[in-house]
Amino acid sequence: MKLGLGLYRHMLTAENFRFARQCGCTHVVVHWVDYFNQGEDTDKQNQPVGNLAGWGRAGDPSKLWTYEELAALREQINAAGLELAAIENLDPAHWYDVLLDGPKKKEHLENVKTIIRAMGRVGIPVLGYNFSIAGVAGRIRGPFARGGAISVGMDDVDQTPVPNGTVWNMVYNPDAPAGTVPAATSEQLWKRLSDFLEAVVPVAEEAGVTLAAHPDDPPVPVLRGQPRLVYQPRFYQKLLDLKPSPRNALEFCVGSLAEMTEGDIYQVVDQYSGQGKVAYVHLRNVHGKAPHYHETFVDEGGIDMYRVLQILKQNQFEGVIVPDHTPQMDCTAPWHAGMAYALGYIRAFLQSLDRDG
Ligand SMILES: [Mn+2]
Repeated sequence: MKLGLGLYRHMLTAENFRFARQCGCTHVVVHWVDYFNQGEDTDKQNQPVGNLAGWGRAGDPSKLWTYEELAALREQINAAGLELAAIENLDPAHWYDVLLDGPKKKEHLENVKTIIRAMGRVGIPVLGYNFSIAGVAGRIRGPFARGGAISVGMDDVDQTPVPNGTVWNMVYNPDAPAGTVPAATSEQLWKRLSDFLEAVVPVAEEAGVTLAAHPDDPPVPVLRGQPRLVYQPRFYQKLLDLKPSPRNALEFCVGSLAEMTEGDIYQVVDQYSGQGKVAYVHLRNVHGKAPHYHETFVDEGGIDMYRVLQILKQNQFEGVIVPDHTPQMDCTAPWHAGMAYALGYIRAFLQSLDRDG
């Protein structure tokens, strides 16, 4: 198993690459979507807290990510002594009508195929995505983690409708007419996912790029009036069975899965890693279950992380593990300190597993 760090677009700096290496990482997962593209300070905006203000403006719908810029990204990361493990999340500007089943759906499916082909040419092995209309919303923020560390959680289900021109918490059309996005049914949303996988998986197979689905965060059946797909662990199986392929896999978020009201997290880890379906892992801990939970330090919540890593190892998982969100630590670099703590803790377990089997 390999250790990685997830970095947002504005954090792709030589300093942060050195930070990753200093923490023992060999890999980087890049959020290439420019969330909060207002240029605020890194340590203040590292942890999207999904609220009605959203995550900012989506990108330019007419400018897809190109081979050249993706190749330059990989080159920059390799030059820093790291590997680019995955791109995490698509820009809503490029595929909103795939999520919404809108008039540009065909064009937007082509957009995703074009991006996957470019990633394949560059040699980026995984595309993480979250097939969700509401995205992250309704989370609360407070001193929920040990020592009063600022963390996020959930205490209520936000059912405020999604305004027109917004999807997945980003505004793709600021000039959209007033009003809200009509509620889809659960069946309609599964059909949209199925259409997406049918169209895109064959291209992913040709390109050698694995599609990796994140479960719903927060995991509730309906959020902002819109259905969710993977809000219980068993729905991951439904997603895989829709389009069986080595390229149809999972961005396996242990924290989100543990927040779900059904299932035993260790059985869930075994079920999906045993099928070889884990593309990469988001590791974090949590207290409670949706819709009442708090994210915690990696060694603090209800999940026995060593047991999770043992199961992954038993099932021959050899991919990348990144810390998911971590609580902010009180110092001048709250995000970096939180990540360094999580990475050190995970690395100790990985070394121990390597040594002792
Ligand atoms: Mn996650």
